[in-house]
This record gives sequence, C-alpha cells and structure tokens, in this order.
Amino acid sequence: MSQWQKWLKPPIGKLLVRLHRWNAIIILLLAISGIVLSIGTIRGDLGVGRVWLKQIHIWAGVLSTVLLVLYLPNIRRHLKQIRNKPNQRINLAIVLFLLAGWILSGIILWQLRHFSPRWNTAALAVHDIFTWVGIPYAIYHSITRMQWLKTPSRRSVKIEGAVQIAGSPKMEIIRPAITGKPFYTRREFIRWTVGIGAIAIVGPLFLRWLNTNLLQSGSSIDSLTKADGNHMLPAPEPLADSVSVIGGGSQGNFRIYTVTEIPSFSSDNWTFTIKGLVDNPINLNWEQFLQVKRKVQVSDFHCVTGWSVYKNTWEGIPLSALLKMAGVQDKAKFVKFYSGDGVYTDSLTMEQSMADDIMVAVLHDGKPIPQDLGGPVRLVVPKMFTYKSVKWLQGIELIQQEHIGYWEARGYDQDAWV
Ligand SMILES: Nc1nc2c(c(=O)[nH]1)N[C@H]1C(S)=C(S)[C@@H](COP(=O)(O)O)O[C@H]1N2
Ligand SMILES: [Mo]
Repeated sequence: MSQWQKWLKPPIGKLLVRLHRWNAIIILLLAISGIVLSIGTIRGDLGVGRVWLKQIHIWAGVLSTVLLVLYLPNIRRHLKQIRNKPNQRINLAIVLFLLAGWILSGIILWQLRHFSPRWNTAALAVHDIFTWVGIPYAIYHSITRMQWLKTPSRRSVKIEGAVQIAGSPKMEIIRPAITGKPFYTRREFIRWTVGIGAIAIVGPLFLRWLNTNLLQSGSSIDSLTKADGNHMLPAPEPLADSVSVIGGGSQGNFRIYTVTEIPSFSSDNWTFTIKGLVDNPINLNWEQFLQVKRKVQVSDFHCVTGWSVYKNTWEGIPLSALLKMAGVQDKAKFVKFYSGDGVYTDSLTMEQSMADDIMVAVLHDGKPIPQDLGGPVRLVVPKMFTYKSVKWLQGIELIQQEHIGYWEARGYDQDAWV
C-alpha cells in the first residue's frame, strides 16, 4: 500500500479517531457560527458578515454531512468494538440522532424556497431545539471525556486497597481503601456535577427561549405592548374589523430583528414623509397621519431565515392609496422606504408597489404595533420575505434609479418573492 492509500484507508481504530476529531472541530464551528447568527440584536454589527457567516455555517454543515457519510459504512464494526461499553453506545446513539436532526432541518432551511413556510418553521424549531439540547450535551461530553478525568478514576479502581508507596509520585489514593466498592468514582462524580450544572444553567434559558419563540404568541406581544417605549398620542382608534381581530389572532412568534438600537418615537416629533418624483409631496404629523383612511387585512409574515407568523390582522393605509395621494410622476420607477432608525432602507419597483395587500400598518391584531415590532408604523409586504417589511417606517421616496436595500446590499436575494 502506498502512503496515500494508507491515509485514505486507515485501520478502523485510526479512522474513527480521525472522524471523531473532525466531527468535534466542525460541531464547534457550527455551534459558534449558528449561535452568533441566531442573536437578533447583533445583526447590525455583523452586516455583510452575517451573510458570510451563514455561508460558513451552511458549508460546515455540508462537511459534517460528509463525515457522517464516511462514518456510516463503518458503523457495524464500530458497534462491535463498543459492544461492552454501554455509555459509548448511548453516546453514539445520541450523537447520530442529533446529527440527523441538525442535518435534515439544516437542509430544509438552506433550501427554504423549495419548501413551504410550514416546513421551514418546523425545521427552524427542530434546528433550534437540537441546538439547545445538543450543544450543552457536546460540552458535557467533552468535559467528562477529557483525559485528565479519565486517568485518575481508572487508577483509583486499580489501586483499591493498595498502600501508597513513598517516592512514587504518580500514585495517588483517591479514597481510603476501607472496604468493598466506592459509592462513586471521581469520574462519575464529575460527570454528575457537570451534567447537573449544565442543566441548571441552560435549563432556565432554554425554557425562556421556548416560551417566547415557540409556545405563546399573543401573550408575548402583550408583554411587548406593555413595555412599549413609544409615546404616540392619541392612540389610534381601531376599526371594527381590527377590534374583532378578523384573522382570529396571529399564530406564531415574531423574532425581533434590528440593525440598530431599537428606536423609540414620540408623537411630538414623529413625521411621515413622501417625497421625490411626486406632484404633492406629503409631510404628516401623527395626528394628520391618523386621519388618513385605513383598511384591515389578514396576512402571513415570512422571514427568509425560516420563521413565519400566520394570520396577522393588520390595520393601516394601503401603500397604493398613499402613492395616489402623493401623485406619482411617470418618471418614477422605484419606491424607496426609509426607516426611522436612520439606517435601514428597502425598495420595490413601481409595479410591485401596486399590490393591494402592501400596507403601511399601524395596528396589529387590534393593538398599536409595539416599538420592538416596528411601531408606531411599519411596512407590511405579505407576498415577499419580510426583509422588505421596513420597521419604523417614516419616509417614502419615489425614484428613477433602482435602490438596493440594506440586506440586499449585504447579500440577500434581490428577488424577495416568497
Ligand atoms: N428598520 C428595520 N426594519 C426591518 C429589519 C431591520 O433590521 N430594521 N429587519 C427585517 C427583517 S429581516 C425581518 S424578518 C422583519 C422582522 O420583523 P420583526 O422584528 O417585527 O419580527 O423586519 C424587517 N424590517
Ligand atoms: Mo428576515
């Protein structure tokens, strides 16, 4: 066998060690990139790095799939090797189960346009839950398997009943050799400590996450409404359809995204502007804005990262009505949207902007949109991924040249149709 062949076809033991090491490195890379990606509040700091990080995460996932594929043909021999080691068998089962869940849900999220929003939402939930369980498990596994933990505990069994020999530095009596079996070995002790410690730390965080992201929907918006930092007076009077929440109440949970600090607004200085290639530029204060006729619609909300919120009852001004008020000139080819955060923008073509379900929304399920969800006023573009749905909308400009939006400039697809 040449060196090359030897490298490609190592003895099973060596192969498993090698796969194990690579798997550990890649899981670490996936954990770090995935956790950073999932933190909504640092999106702005990451900028274009977010899109890069997502690509790294995806390709690390592909690599981890390749490792699994290289491993699987050897599984029978591996099982034979560990047939008398129940802990290792349990560990193997857990690891394979975790990898399968991460890989399958990851593929759906990666190719989300080929799956329905329901599949995407389910895949994201699986991906997240597996991470909440799997990463603490991986940490537990790596701590409890560390070599320095292994050696003394093994030794302690061997020297049971022995007397320490003076001048033998490596000998160490872990517990006095009184009689019979110890209650636990040092290794078991550490395993339990690490395990219980991990559950004590991660458990409450996980439950909180579960509660805000998967379980309650209406009530989490209620708490956002209570904590709302906007001061918009008077409060908008909901229409009858909003009061009765004709959509029955939204289903699912918004993840709060922003690329800046979350801004807050007051009716004292809030304005809404339409400018650019229009015959009647518009500049409304809050009270005037509330005079404009509103409508109610029910629509779904799909983020390109995989989560959705269904059956939102939005009340607001149809974009087409506002554009009509402003008198769009023929020269105008694109509609540009400005967020009051001073950073986020996006745009639609003139033709796209005519869709009658695009709304400049003021109420969600009969209540003012809270600050965290883009209130007092946000854009809603139901048929497109919601990076188009600009939060804290304060300005619209009619322009001739195409404008590339915040996320599109950082790598999101120009084509945002769901
Ligand atoms: N001003 C502003 N608008 C924004 C964003 C943002 O970061 N800033 N994120 C967009 C993205 S990617 C999504 S999915 C939705 C999320 O809305 P939510 O934070 O209300 O859930 O807002 C969109 N509009
Ligand atoms: Mo998004």
